[in-house]
Amino acid sequence: MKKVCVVGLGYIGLPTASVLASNGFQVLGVDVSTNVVDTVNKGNIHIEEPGLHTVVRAAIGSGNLRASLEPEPSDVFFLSVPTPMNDAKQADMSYVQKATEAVLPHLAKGNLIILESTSPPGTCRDLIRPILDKAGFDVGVDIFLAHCPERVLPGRILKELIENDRVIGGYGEQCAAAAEAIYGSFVEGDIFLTDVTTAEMVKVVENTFRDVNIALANETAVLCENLNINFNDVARLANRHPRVNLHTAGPGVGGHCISVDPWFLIEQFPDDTKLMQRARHRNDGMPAHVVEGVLGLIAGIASPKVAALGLAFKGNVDDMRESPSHTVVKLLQAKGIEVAVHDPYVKKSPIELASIEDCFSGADCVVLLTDHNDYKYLNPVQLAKVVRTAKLFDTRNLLDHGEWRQAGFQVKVLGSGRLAE
Ligand code: SAJ
Repeated sequence: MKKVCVVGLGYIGLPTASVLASNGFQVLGVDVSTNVVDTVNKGNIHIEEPGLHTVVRAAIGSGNLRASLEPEPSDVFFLSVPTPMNDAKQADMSYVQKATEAVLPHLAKGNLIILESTSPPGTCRDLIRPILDKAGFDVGVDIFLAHCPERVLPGRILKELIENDRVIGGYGEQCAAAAEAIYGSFVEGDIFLTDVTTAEMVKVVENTFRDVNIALANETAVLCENLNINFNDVARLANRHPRVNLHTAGPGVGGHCISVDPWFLIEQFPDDTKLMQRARHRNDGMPAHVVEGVLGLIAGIASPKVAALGLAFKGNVDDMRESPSHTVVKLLQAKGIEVAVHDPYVKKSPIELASIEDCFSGADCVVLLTDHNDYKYLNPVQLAKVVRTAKLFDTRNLLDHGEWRQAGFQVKVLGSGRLAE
C-alpha cells in the first residue's frame, strides 16, 4: 500500500486526501492550522461541500486517513496549497514554496511530488525544481515531479474529482507516468500526459477562457441595454448557432479562481495580454454598472432602502471570496444608501445579514445579486405587501419576471434596456 502525504487540507486537498484514503492509500493530511488538523482527525470538516463529511468520516474511520501539522516520509507528496493574488495582482507563491520546503526533510530517492495548486506557468521549473536541486536531488532521475492541476467546481467537487478528465504534466516522461499510476487508481475520466509547463498553462488558460467569455457576455449585455433590447433573448437565439456559446451576463466574476488566474499570465506578459486585461476590467466593472442601475431605480425616493439578495460569489455556495455581490453592497453603502442584505448560505460575513422579512420590510428596491435557488421560491405577492416601493432589479435573470410584475413590481433585468417588459 502506497503512503501518501497531502499538504494543504482546503477545498482541494481535503477531498483529494479522503478520496485517496477510500481507494486504499495510506494518507497523511497536513495543514498549518491546528483547528483543521483536530477537526479532520475527529472525522469532521471545516468547509462546506456536499458529500464531503461522509467521505472524510469514513476515511478517518477506516484508519487510512490521519491529519497532522507535520509531513512524514511518504511515497507520494501532493501539494494542494493556496496560490492567492496580492494587492499588486501578483501571484503569491509563498505557500507553494513553504510546502515544498516542508516536505524536503522527508524526501527519499524515488519519491513523487505532485503540484495540484493552480500556478503561473514556469512554477515547477523555476520555483520547485531549484529547491529540490539545492537539496541534492536530480529531478526526473531520483525524484519525480509532476503538475496535475485541480479542475473541480465548488459544489460538485467529489463527483468532478472522479469523473473529470485530468491533465498531468511531468518533468520528463517518467515523472508523468509515475503520477498517472496514482490518478489512474481513482479517476474515471481520461488522463492526458504532457510536460509540466504545458499543464500549468492549460489550467490557467481554462479559467482565462471562461473570464474572457463572461466579459463578452457582460459587454454584450451593456450594449443591449443601450439598444433597448434584451441580452437574454440575444444569447438564447445566438446560441442556436452550432459554434456559438454566449455565456451568462451578471454582476461580475467572483471566486478565488476565474477572477484571479488571468492575472498569473498578465503579470508575466503585460504587453501580450491586452485582451485578457480588457476582459478583467469589464468583469471588475460590472458591480459599478449594477449600482448605476439601482441608483436609476431609486432616483427621487427620499432615504431609500435597498434589499440585497445574496452575498456569495455564485449560487448555492457559502464562499464570499472576490464576490461581486459583496462589492455591489459595499459600493451602495459608500453612497450612504441603507442596504439590508440576505444570504441563506453565508454564515460568517463582514456585513450584517438580515432575515428575508427584515430585508424586504420597507424596501424601495430589491436587487437580486447571487443566483441561489432559494430565491426562486420567494412569494412576490406576499413581499409586495411589506416593501415601500415595489421595484426589482434581477442581475442574474433568475426570477419569474411575469409573476413579479403581476404582483405589482416594476422589473429591471441586467442586460435589458426595458422596464416592466
Ligand atoms: N459567471 C458568470 N457567467 C457565467 C458563468 C459564471 O457571470 O456564464 C460567474 C459566476 O457567477 C461566478 C464566477 O463567474 O461569480 C465563477 O463561477 P464558475 O461557476 O464559472 O467557476 P468557479 O470559479 O466556481 O470554478 C472554476 C471552474 N473553472 C472552469 O469552469 C473553467 C472549475 O472547473 C475550476 O476547478 C475552478 O474554477 C478552479 O479552482 O480553478
